[in-house]
Order: sequence, then structure tokens, then C-alpha cells
Amino acid sequence: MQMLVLTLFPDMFDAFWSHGIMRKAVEQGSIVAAAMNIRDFALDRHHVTDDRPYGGGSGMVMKPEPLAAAIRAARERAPAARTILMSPQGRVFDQTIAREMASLPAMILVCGRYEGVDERLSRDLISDELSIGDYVLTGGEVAAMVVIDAVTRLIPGVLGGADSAERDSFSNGLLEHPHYTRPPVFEGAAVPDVLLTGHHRNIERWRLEASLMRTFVNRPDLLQERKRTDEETDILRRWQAELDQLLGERLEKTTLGCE
Ligand code: 4FL
Repeated sequence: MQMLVLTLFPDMFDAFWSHGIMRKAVEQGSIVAAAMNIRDFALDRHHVTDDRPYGGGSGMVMKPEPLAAAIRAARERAPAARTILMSPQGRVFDQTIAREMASLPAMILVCGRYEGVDERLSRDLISDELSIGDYVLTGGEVAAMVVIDAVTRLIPGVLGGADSAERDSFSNGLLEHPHYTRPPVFEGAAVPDVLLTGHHRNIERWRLEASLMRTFVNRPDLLQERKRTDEETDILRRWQAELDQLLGERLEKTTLGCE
């Protein structure tokens, strides 16, 4: 996938492209990535990219002309690209959007600075606005890195194990189970016994239950919309029975009692 970033700070991306999985993805050609400097497309003598807001107020607004010229130049390099503005006003990025984006041939990510970009630009030259969450950054660069990172690792061939992206948090709608490595006891805390048994079916069951428990405690919202497997329903029913017993409730009163 071709990834072009339009930014006033292209150097911020040098370290990003050149480490770990991102670096490997670039080296093996899974992604072709470049940051283009919006300032290079400001045609006035001082390459000005911002100006004061019409109507007054604090802060500066990104001028439309340099951004429009930069987007058009990026589109020449990547004609099939979607042009995405990083913005707190956008759709909130998640793993589902990352998965959709991983099959795109190309994307152009536009990073705003200052108070925002001139509205007339977004109308004509931007296909989507994407937010990474409900907070304000000093600019869209870090948000663009978040999106590029999450999308890149979903491109086939980027991650080592054939199934490692499939097993992550969110790929099945649950948070991940806990992970352990050596030593078997660390500062008095032991690794759960089942993980040392080599009994793969039991380990899978333990992991599923731990995933469900974490999701139930930390992110119950994720359990709301999601379809459950029969095995997951069995685990939840068992918890329900154990809680009922703990609370001293009569079995007849619960759905479990209905035969
Ligand atoms: C972009 C915040 C995407 C959250 C300032 C400029 C932002 C952002 N998601 N803040 N862009």
C-alpha cells in the first residue's frame, strides 16, 4: 500500500518509518511510505501556511492554497488514494476501520496544525475525516502515525506469524488474555499452572475465559453488541451460577433454573 503523509513536520516521520515492524514493512515493500512537506507547496516568498481566522478569535488557520496544492501533488503520485484528514471532528478510528483501510491501494493522510484547516478545503479535497479519540493534539501527525501503524500490521505478510494479527485484542471482539514468559515465579507471582501443562485444549479454554473476564471487567461495552459463541455462553452461564450461589440466591429464580 502506498501511504503519503502531508505535514508541516515531515521529519517527525523519519524515526517512525525506520524501526521495528514499520521498517520491515517498508523494506519488504508491503508499504511505500513518504512524508511530504506542505510548506513546499506555499508559493509565496516566505512559504506561509497559516493565517488569522476570519471573524477573529485566537489561534491560526491553515491556508487552503498550500494544502490544496500538496493534496493535488500527492494525488499525482497516488491517483487511487483516499485522502483522509486527521481531525477531532472525524469518525473515530477503530480496528474495524483499520481492517477496511488495510485493503486500500493507497492513502493520503493530511495532518492539520494550529486551530484547524480552512473549511473550503475539506469540502472538495478530503474524502474522509478520521479522529483517533476524543482529545485534542498539537497536530495530526501522531494521529496519522497511529492510523498507519494499526493499518500496516494488518497488511498480509507484515506480521511474522500467519495468525498473529487474527489473535489480537479486538480481532474477535474481546480483549486479549494475559501473557507470561520465563521465569516461572517473578517477585513471588507464579505463572498460572495450566500454562505449564502443555495441554493445549485446556490452555485455549483458560485463555478464552481470561479474555472474557478481562473484557467483562474492563470493557463491558464490547460484550454488548457482539455475537457470542456457544463456548462463551457456557462460560458466562457458569459465572452466573457461581455468582448466584455466592449470593445465596435460589436457583429457581434464575434463567438457569428454567428447564
Ligand atoms: C486528530 C486529534 C485526530 C484526534 C489536533 C489536530 C487530532 C488532532 N484525532 N488534534 N489534529
